[in-house]
Amino acid sequence: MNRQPYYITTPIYYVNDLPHLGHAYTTVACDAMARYKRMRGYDVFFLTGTDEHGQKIERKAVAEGFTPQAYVDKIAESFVQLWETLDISNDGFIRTTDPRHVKVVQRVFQQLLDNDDIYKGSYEGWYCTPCEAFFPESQLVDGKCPDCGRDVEWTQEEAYFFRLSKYGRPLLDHIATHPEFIEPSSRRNEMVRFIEGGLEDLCVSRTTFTWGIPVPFAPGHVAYVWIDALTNYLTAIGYLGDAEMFNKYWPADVHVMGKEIVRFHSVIWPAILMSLGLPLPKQVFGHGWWTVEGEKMSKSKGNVIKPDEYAAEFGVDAVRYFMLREVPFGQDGDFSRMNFIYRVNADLANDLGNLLSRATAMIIKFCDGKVPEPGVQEEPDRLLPELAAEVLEGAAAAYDRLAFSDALAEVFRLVGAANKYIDDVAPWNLAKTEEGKSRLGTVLYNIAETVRVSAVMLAPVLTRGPRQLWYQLGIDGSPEEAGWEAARWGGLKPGTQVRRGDPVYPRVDAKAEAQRLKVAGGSAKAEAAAPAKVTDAEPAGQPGRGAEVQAAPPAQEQITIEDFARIDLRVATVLEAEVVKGSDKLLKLQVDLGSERRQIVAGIAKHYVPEDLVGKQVVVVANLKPAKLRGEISNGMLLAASSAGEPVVVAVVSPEKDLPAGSKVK
Ligand code: ME8
Repeated sequence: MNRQPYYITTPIYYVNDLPHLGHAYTTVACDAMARYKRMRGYDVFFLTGTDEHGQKIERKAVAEGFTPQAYVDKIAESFVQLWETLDISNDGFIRTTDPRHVKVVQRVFQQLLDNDDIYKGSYEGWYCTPCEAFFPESQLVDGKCPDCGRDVEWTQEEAYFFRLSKYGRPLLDHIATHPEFIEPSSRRNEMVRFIEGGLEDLCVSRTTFTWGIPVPFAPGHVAYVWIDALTNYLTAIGYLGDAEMFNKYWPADVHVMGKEIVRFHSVIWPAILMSLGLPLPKQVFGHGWWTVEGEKMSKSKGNVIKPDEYAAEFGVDAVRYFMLREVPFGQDGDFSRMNFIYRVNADLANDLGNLLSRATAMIIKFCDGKVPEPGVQEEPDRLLPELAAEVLEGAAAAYDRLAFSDALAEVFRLVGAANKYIDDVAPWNLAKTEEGKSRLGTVLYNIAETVRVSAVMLAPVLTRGPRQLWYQLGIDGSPEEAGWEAARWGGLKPGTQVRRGDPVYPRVDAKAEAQRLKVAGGSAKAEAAAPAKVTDAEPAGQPGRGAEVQAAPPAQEQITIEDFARIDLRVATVLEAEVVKGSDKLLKLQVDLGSERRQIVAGIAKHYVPEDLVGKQVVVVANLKPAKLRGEISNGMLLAASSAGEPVVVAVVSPEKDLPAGSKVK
């Protein structure tokens, strides 16, 4: 059977510096997507690589006392190393200094010339070397580069131009007929506005430096790095070399990148492809940017986050999980060490790790370590199998649209429900009566099976833990290799001998860490992440939830700015509103959060009619765990104030001016 091909790419990264959190983010996201598609049976080609030409790199090499080639070899190796450390499963790694690529770029230039899309002219303009881009005077900001704010240099040279202006209309037509071409939609709108503003022809050759690919028909000219770089996506899958491979994988399914280079990928790149007569990639996805503790990451600030150091300290899964869970893909995010620890403790160690240890410990204690045979799934025991089916669909749909954080939230909705189910059912009490014992098998089966299916659904993101989760449940093999269908309910064989083991995701001592970091007033957060009072009725020695019940902060307790920063408040525009059937209190809202659409259920029906809210801007807590209210998923919470006395007045919080949906409230 011919498997459907799937071609996904990261940008190729400049080798003027060592890789950091930002590079790892895009690469891990693409890796998760590649793994997910492989689990779904696709024939995946996942490409990453390095962008090694250009003046910036030439200067950096000289400054460090290397030849350009020796320098790029050294840095390219550090990318390869990091991807190994982070379990990146790329199928190709392209370097633009590869002779095969040099040949392809030269052929591309020749084809563009033959199509009369390249002509000779002369260029005078402001050039930003770090961005490798020319800017007209009108675009400079206070005389500096509009993208990076650095100094620009006046440059004058004979140059070749690509007729980009000719492609404005065809590009707009393509975007109009293929709205999924640029995602998220906010970036699409930005690009449409940019193209509508008029495209100027693009200077595609340089004579001011030599570290580049020689333009075949113009001695002394090297290819503009962006044309060189973008062409990598063709070279790597055999363009002009291996027709079978090329025809299989082109057009790419998705080029993933940071938002700052969407313009190159959704304007220049498709115009070149149109000129070459090649189909356009199906999608260009621009994700958001990470800051660190609110600041831009930079060497001079000394705040560059090295993912390999985090992986060594907390594990590869923790790094991959945090990046993809913490921030909806498409939005900007902020990295802080305490948030990292907090997130990993709460989800991986507490929710997931504990669910496994509760499941295995109870199976050992009550069933001699063998997974029991489930009985008939009656209410309320049907809860988990039914939710698992819903989550399987939800997680798949989310992965399919690169909404990693939604996919992970879905799985953790199931994990959370299983922990709550244990608390509600108290299996240790069932074991005390004959009647209870007959139900106990079903309950314990459901808990263990929840761990098993969750491991499969997490496998695209977590490359290590899921296999161990399975191992401790007594299943040999890898959830990833078993494939997505293995996440269907009922695969766990009764009689399987579970194996107790070390915690798959050990807790980090957040309190000690907060003290170490001398986070002013960090005790609240540290307490919340540290073991708290045992509050449920699980017997002593019972694998319990007590350890992960988080202490509620006492009223009036002061919080730190970091505590506040954990709450992701966003402006949302209400698109639709209706009363939840069978409820006189709840309204169901569909809101636009900029990069995504969400459903939120709010208890304001006694105070607002749905029509009052449609079109209104509101403020929502965007990172609240989803909850089900009257059978409806609420994915976030609307902020509203209410008066204390009678009659109660309720007012929805709304920004004083209209803002783009998704704007952060802080
Ligand atoms: O632009 N947050 O390479 P580059 C999130 N060579 N992502 C970040 C990030 C951050 N703070 N910093 C970097 C280039 N990235 C060109 C690309 S492609 C044909 C040529 C990620 O080394 C993000 O994916 O500057 C961004 O687009 C990319 O690194 C830029 O890498």
